[in-house]
Amino acid sequence: MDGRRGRRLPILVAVGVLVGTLLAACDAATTPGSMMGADPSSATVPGLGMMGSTRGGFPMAPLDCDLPSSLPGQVVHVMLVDGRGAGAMGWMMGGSAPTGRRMLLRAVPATVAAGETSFLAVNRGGRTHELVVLPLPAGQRVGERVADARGRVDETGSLGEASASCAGGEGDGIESGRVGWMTLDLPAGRYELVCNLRNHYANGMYQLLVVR
Ligand SMILES: [Cu+2]
Repeated sequence: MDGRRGRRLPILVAVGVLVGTLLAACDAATTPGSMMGADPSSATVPGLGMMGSTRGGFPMAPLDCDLPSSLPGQVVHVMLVDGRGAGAMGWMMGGSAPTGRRMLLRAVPATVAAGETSFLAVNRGGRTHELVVLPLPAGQRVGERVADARGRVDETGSLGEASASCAGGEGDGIESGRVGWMTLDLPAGRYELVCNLRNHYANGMYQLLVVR
């Protein structure tokens, strides 16, 4: 346990840098980062230029998790955030959400090499979220899936999901302030990273991942 605690610090620092840099990039619409410097401990987080159409200002839930000391293969950091409700109630706990809520899923980097890929999904929102990797059919763009009556999109062909709190693999959702992770062997192709809790996709929680 002692060793684990000692080794988790670099990832904690990296997550902190990612959060700060992501939000700064959202506000400033910085130029695209270099694809060099993929070291997660680096202050330069590649791919944040993809953030150009978004804005910062999301409230950040405190992070309360033991993170994995290391993850196999290349690592994609995925930020899951959401805004406050329209009323005075502030954050609503749980995963269900009405449509029209401001939510965001952002992965860095958004382009990776084919092969072993780990996803570290960090939920800094107030609601429960998850990360599901879906194949993106030819000719289809991200955000075009149509949700069913339960506010969820079809997960047929899913390559995997990170939906456990402070653990790898599937679970009941990544709670606010918690982290989930998974490792996949990804062939080249186009994928859509989604959060598929009720209405979250329709609220904007999707992003393109290109595997070359
Ligand atoms: Cu979500």
